[in-house]
Amino acid sequence: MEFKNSYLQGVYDTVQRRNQGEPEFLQAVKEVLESFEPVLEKRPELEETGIIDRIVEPERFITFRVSWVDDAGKVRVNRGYRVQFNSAIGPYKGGLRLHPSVNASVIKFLGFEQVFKNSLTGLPMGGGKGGSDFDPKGKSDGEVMRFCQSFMTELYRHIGPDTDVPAGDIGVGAREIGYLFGQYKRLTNSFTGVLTGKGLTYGGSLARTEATGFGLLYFTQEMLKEMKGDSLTGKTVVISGSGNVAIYACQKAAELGAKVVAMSDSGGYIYDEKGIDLAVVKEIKEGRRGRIKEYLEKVPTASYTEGCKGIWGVKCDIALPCATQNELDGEAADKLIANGVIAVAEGANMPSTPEAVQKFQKAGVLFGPAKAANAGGVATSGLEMSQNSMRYSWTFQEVDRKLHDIMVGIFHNAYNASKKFGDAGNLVMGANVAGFLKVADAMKWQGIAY
Ligand code: NDP
Ligand code: 2IT
Repeated sequence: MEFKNSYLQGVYDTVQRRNQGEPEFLQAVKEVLESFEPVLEKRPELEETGIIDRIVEPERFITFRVSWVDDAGKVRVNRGYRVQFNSAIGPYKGGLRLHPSVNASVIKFLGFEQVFKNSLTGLPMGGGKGGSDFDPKGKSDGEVMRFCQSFMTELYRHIGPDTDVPAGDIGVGAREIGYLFGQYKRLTNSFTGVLTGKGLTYGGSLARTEATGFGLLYFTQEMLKEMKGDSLTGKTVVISGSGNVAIYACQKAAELGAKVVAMSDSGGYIYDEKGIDLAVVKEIKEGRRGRIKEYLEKVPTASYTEGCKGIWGVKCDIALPCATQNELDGEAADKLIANGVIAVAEGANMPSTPEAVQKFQKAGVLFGPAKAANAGGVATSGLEMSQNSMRYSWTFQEVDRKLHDIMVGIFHNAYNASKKFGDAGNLVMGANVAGFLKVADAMKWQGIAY
């Protein structure tokens, strides 16, 4: 028996039976169901209305063939996905991931977590996610464009500004969103806010590019202040990844007085004891899609180590995993704890394994789970949707201030829920429960057609 509560055990047994061979999805569901144990004691009607049985089953799951022609004239085939997980509180909302590791399990775990994350933002967005096993690495702009056009040629019939609003994730940034938007507009003859993360000249929001990384630091700042009476000033920080989330986490950490000493990509990590020169990283990653080891060409005093896992052996006060799922395991957690880490906040989705989370919590390390800590990206996507609906745009400062307030609100919402349900400071439980209760209420009032 994995659960104390037999009803939750039954729900999980069904999820396991229906989703065999999908370890990431089962991992995400198990963590959330564990958080519901204290809630069910106080709210037995959740069992009677079948809310939990329903919330673990996606409303719709779409897979499709994506054929495109490469630069050599060869036909290539990938698989496209969109999971429309839950629409109780708003249109489905969530990113698209392009990475060779994408499969049904990865898309479903991301879509499931998005339901709770989007609820935590306080904005009216349901949960969804999509993507493909297409690998943008090493592809020309023309190949990426043809892939995106083919992908949208199927996806467009399933989405819309009031139905489902995709955005970026791993491998999907401004370039891909532009190609996807152009094709949607052509197919439907309509210019609408059907995607977020758009370019600033065609409906994008200021500060969306920065939002996930900035939001992660606003969350971390509030967590340190409220739970430890501490701040980011003078802290040493390690950030995994060097993509969209990692870069703007690094920028905001430095602005708030911390020193980031290590970053990585899937090849390895750099260590710069003077503090990472972010202009160099931006030029490599945003300027020419290069590799992190090229940092040494500009900063020869830094070091590069092959293999991305070693980054967790670098001594730091704060660790911010911002690359991908399960990148920080029990062994990595042991090293961070031995080196005196005081806080971990997840910029990536589910980057810490369950074993790592348990170790942090047991050691008294502050732990900000992804659903809360990285919600700044989708929150600002929600603000982009608002601006598109108004046909108006706010200044960078206006969006950034709203983002800051949303992240502070998310922290307190999760922290208060952890206290209310008997495990003060357990933000994993607090975030899951706070996100869930709003969705559950909306589902209850809308009846049982879904
Ligand atoms: P990017 O594609 O911009 O960057 C991804 C980074 O992670 C790269 O440095 C990449 O290295 C590394 N990475 C990806 N896959 C792996 C892997 N299997 N092993 C090791 N390193 C890997 O993506 P984002 O920065 O947008 O996303 C990073 C994480 O943040 C993801 O978990 C995403 O779901 C999450 N997230 C993103 C949001 C957003 O707004 N973009 C919002 C909330 C969460 P390499 O280049 O070598 O592949
Ligand atoms: O995981 C995430 O929250 C994202 N990739 C952002 C989704 C969005 O719709 O902006």
